[in-house]
Amino acid sequence: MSRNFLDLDSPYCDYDSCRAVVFPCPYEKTTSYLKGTVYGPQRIIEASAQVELFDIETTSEAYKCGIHTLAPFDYSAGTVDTWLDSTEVAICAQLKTGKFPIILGGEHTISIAPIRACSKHFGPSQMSVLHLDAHSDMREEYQGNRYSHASIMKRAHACVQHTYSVGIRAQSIEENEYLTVNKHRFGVLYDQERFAKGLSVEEALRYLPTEKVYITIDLDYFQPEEVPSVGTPVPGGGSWYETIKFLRGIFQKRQVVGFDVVELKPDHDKRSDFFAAQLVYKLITYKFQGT
Ligand SMILES: [Mn+2]
Repeated sequence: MSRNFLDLDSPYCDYDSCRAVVFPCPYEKTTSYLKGTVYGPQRIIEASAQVELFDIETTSEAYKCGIHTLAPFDYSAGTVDTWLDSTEVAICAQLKTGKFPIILGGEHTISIAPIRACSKHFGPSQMSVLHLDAHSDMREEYQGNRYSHASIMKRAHACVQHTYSVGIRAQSIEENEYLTVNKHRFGVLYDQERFAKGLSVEEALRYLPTEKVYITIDLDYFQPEEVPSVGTPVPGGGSWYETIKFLRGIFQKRQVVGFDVVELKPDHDKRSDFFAAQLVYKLITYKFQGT
């Protein structure tokens, strides 16, 4: 049983001295195909106890930056509006203290809370969002819901000037047309292009022009062979090494102000849990190595 993310001892898990705060957000209301993302945060934290604290690639022990794990958010009572608002307020409070927020989903809808919090804290024109996903999630609404997992990036567009979506391989014709019309603000690298020419940090930076960047990662961005336990597995997708190399480049060239990893739908196959936990720690390492 893991007591916190990475199962850290004091002082590395203490709130006062920590630089990163983990928000377990077991939010699930509109998942459309396979349900179970509500168990995602808990399973990522459990799997994280098996992640090595030393990182070979960077020869660093980034956990020494201090990583505090909050109690899971309670979404049992209330409405979608109150859940998203209360999560946003909590993230804003941590941004004000200078701590780095890490959100564990839950379904992708929850990402609107940190994106809004960062937009309010840093200013909407001061930040961009990097979005890794199989789906463009740019429907105006889905099944009558404006705050559906399938609308998250459309809502994000109201908060920030620029987004760049990578790995997209499932979308509606309306989303396709919307992205084509708005390509100066909302860049996209379709998965077929990623497959053909690979991921380019330089190209991504053209669509992420601000110094501050928030990263949202829907685990279904990755190949289902590597991460099978997601709400909607879609053939294709990025692999581990090409993606972490790309993300490392983003961390080196921009000030990443927070990130989320969402849409884990745990089942008997625990490899996805561990993948998600390792991914979260890899990004913490890219943020805090050498500090
Ligand atoms: Mn998705």
